[in-house]
Amino acid sequence: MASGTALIYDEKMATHKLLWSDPICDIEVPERLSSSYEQLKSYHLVERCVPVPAREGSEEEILLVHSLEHLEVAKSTQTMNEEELKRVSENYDAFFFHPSTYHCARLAVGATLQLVDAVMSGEVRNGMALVRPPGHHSQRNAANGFCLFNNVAIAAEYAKLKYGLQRILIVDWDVHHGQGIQYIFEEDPSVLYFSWHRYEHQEFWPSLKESDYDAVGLGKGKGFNINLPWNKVGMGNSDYLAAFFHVLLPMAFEFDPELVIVSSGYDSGIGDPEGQMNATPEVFAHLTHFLMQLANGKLCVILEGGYHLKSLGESVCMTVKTLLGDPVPQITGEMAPCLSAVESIQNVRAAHKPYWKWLAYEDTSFLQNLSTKSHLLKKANSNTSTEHETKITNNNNTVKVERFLELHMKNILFPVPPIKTATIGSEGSEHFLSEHVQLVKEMDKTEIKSLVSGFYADLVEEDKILLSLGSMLAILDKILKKEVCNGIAASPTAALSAAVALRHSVRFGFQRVLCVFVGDMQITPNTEDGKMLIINICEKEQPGKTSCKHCISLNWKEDAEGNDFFSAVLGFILPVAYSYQPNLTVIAVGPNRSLGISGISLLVALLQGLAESRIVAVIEDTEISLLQSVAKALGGASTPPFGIYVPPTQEKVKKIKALRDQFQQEWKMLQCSGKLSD
Ligand code: Q9C
Ligand code: ZN
Repeated sequence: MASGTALIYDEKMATHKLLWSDPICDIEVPERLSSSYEQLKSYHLVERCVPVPAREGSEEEILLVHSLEHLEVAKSTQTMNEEELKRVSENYDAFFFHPSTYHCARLAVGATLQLVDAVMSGEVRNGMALVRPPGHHSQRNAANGFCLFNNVAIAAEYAKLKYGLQRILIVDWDVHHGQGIQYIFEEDPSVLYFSWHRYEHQEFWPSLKESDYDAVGLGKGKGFNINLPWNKVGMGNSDYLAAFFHVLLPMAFEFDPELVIVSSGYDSGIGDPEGQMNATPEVFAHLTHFLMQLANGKLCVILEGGYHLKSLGESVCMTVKTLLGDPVPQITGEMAPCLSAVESIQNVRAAHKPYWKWLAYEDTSFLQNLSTKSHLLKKANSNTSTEHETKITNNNNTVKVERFLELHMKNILFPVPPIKTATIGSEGSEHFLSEHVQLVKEMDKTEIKSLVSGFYADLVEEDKILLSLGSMLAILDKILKKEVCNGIAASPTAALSAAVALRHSVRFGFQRVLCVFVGDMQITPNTEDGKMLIINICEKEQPGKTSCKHCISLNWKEDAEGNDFFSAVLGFILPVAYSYQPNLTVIAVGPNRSLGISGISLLVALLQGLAESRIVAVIEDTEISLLQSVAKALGGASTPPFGIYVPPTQEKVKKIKALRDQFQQEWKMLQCSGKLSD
């Protein structure tokens, strides 16, 4: 398995700059690059990355996407004087040439290809390239929107050609529509392009009809172009996460890319003058973390926009930190997508229904507006951005944003435990020991007794039961003390161990603990105070047990052929978990588990987005390959390949839908359609 994160930066790309006055272009400044790099240095992230040099992209490489004419025009600007440069620039919508622009743009292309090579060759697992000028607006024959050559599109063509790739996913989280990328791959089913963008019903630049949700691709490429237009400003963390859960991620898992490239613009982040959105820097850690689960972890992040220097720098740091495998910071603020976001999400799902198996049984219908149900949903613009600031409005929020980002810098610096995973040195553990794993001694009887007597007094008399808790408690203790981030314990009594883990962490002071229990759970703790949320995935309906807000039973038997568990994880478990925002996650696997190893690994991988990645896994099964896979997932290895995609049956889709309907008023991240129950 490849390891390491590449970072590509070349200060030469900071020489491209605007030489005359132009209020449209004056935000695309050299400091975007240099200050992001300084920020990375100040968090000691640069020294943790593998430095990869940039190179100039060759003419041949540029011609993979652009016309010879476009290349020649760009080349000819190297020797022009200011007046001539200005005249050529005026031929395009929002672009400026400097004598060094051509050289910088070739470096931007080459840097991107260097990153693709480093990742594809296995030299590193993933990486980020800080480049200027950006690329996603540029077209076969035209510069556009600060972009000269389409770095990401060239990279995708290059990867297809050089490595014979058949499926590449491009995720464009820049706040503008990368129409350049759309045009280039519109008819190409081997490149799945996803873009969300500020749209405001076509009012916002570039104001194209083809940026709307009904542009799904052309010819053979139908279904492989996904546009999610934002029709209001003020979209925030929960809107972005809802878009990932209910649109992008299910498609991405079905598509099963061999490489993921991000058109990584941070103008979709808080404080950006172009985007006017409210998403905080840590949301980019989550988005990055999700994408790391695809393509065996092969992820190339390429800078596009981002014009608020502090917000940009923080978000770049969040991205790189996550690529390096650090714990994912907690998202703050209320977790509920806004009305307008849900409407857009519903519409893109409806538009794509004919092309995607996972959507086949979802009932989707186009919506014009949800205003009749507006009392059920949150309005755009009231997205809470931080614990400290409740509302960030558009008029004069600069001071608030500055203050928020100041606080944020403290947030990102939360210490990373030197060792990630704790485990008990028992038979079999040698299979997953590595430098990131710490061996922990089981807790002894007296210690366990004094600990457990506080809440399960009747247990104290039964030695055998007490001792079965020893390994879980020792590991939980390490996690609570922040000596490790996560841990894995085998236990002959998973349900009891989970119950004790829940109680103990609530006593420790945690306000919300999430427990995902796979299999038959013989003991269910009292969840009434809301300090625990239990999701029990079991094969059979438990007689006499009805789900309630904090104790949900999900009857699910994984398909024997392959893996249809994505729909349950993305469509239900993650939205509920993100709505809850736990301080700790307990994953327990008990008897009669209805999920296979890859399903459980997927859960472990994705749940690391929660609770600052604090997870304790308790496993009753002694199957060594299960222990190994969970340990690997906890260590940050990407999810193993799932084999052939198996869509969920109609019956299963119905089940998820029923649960969504039942709980979407309580767990609002479940909202993805207009059919809200009153
Ligand atoms: N009235 C990137 O973020 N705005 N490009 C033009 C014309 C151009 C943004 C407004 C914004 C370009 C890479
Ligand atoms: Zn942009």
